[in-house]
Amino acid sequence: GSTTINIQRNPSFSMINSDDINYFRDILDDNTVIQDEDRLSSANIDWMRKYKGSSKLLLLPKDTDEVSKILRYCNSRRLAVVPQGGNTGLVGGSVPVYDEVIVNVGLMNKIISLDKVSGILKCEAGCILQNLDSFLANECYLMPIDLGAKGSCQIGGNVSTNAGGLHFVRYGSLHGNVLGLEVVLADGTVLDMLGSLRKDNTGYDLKHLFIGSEGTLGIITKVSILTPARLSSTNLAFLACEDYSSCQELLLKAKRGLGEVLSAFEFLDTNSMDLVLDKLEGVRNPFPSSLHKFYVLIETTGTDDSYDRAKLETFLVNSMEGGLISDGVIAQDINQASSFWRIREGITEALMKAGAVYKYDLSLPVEKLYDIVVEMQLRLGSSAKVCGYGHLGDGNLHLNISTPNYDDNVFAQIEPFVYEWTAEHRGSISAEHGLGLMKADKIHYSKSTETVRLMASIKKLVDPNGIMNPYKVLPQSIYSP
Ligand code: FAD
Ligand code: 2HG
Ligand code: ZN
Repeated sequence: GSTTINIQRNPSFSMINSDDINYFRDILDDNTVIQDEDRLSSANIDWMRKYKGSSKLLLLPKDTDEVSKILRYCNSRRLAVVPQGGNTGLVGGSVPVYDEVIVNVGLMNKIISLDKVSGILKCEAGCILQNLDSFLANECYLMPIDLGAKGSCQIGGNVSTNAGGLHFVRYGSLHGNVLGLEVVLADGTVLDMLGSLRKDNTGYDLKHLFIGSEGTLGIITKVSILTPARLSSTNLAFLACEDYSSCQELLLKAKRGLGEVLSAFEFLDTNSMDLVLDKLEGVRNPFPSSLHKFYVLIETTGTDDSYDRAKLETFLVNSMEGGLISDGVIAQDINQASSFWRIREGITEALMKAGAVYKYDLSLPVEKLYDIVVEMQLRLGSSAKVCGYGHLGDGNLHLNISTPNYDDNVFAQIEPFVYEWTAEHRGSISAEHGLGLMKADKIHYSKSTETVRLMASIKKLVDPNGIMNPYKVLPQSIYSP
């Protein structure tokens, strides 16, 4: 079922009327002012089908100028706006809470340029991540970010959430890879920050404000991003461990022993594996004899296949001899590699099929990271299945609790416990998915009062009427005098 929200509609926002619709029809192309029930109903609900709004209008601008006109008008009329990309977000940030106008830049999907020497790509924000990566593949480059939703998420959405993903351990954060942005502010001002320089220390680096601000400060319309060379040899190992401390030891050994070729270090526990095998069709257990306690995926990417493969094989043999892993296999071809990735990337989908899911995305010191999974399972007993998996190489745990049906009692056992535990261990309550609607009023678990206050001042400065993605990211209390 969908989540109930106890936030009041901000009474300073206007309601859409027929004059507004006429204005948008005037300035936009045919078929880009959408009032169709079916299309609106899918744009009103999020990927998890947990958050549901009641917007009456979806706009599909085709260029920056149209985005600017839309926002200028909405700001003057005090019409609230929710920017939406591929709508794959997992915190309820991409859908309206009430009747906000949905603006999706999906038609702005042109590649502007690729500098073939530096690997700097400029494109419009509506480009789908996978399409960008396919384009780059022809040029021997690669997107520095990869995630399970790549077939539908947009680069503008990735930047707005500062998405992490599977290759973060190698290529780092979008704060490092994004070199420039073009952004439209609430009043229609177009900020051209679309630089393509690696180094530029001229004043405040404002693009960083928009990376990870989840659509609350403006709409991203263009992106300039540094893309790494696509190397010829990729290898993937799927390993089984019998305790969490072995997974940690394996990470340390992988950083030291695989060094420059390490490109992913992911893990999942037995409950996650069990769920994927049970819920997803065509998924096979690489070690069919039994379930192990933990599984680790280690990917290497380098330039010399025989050298890289020998390196991974030696690593595997040493880990086996040292008792760190109880089983292990290296993918023999690209099909086997994608079947391994399917297991890891399919967990989110398997959880959806299993019933209700309570989803948390935590940054924690690696040595403490799995303790919360164990504690949570003890707290909840057999009434719930607690799954722990994620980007171990980055200290990012995806804690997901699955029950057949939504249950208030289970929820009361989880929150605020999970946030308090995370704050106590100086972790983050959102490692990579953002705060969205789900965690807007939880920000204080990870940020000090003074910090939140400065964020609120910036929000008020950039968007004085508060029309950009209201109710999201910052607690509602910052708006009351
Ligand atoms: P949306 O979901 O449409 O929007 C997300 C947020 O960005 C919203 O607040 C929205 O208002 C804002 N926004 C969107 N476009 C713009 C724009 N042009 N300008 C301003 N604001 C905008 N996330 C990770 O970090 N790592 C993962 O590994 C990962 N894996 C995932 C796997 C699956 C199967 C799914 C369903 C999701 C996953 N996610 C992951 C979460 C999600 O995919 C990412 O957050 C993604 O970056 C969202 O992109 P999107 O285009 O779908 O944005
Ligand atoms: C992943 O790493 C995504 O698979 C989704 O970030 C995690 O569903 C989740 O909790
Ligand atoms: Zn993730």
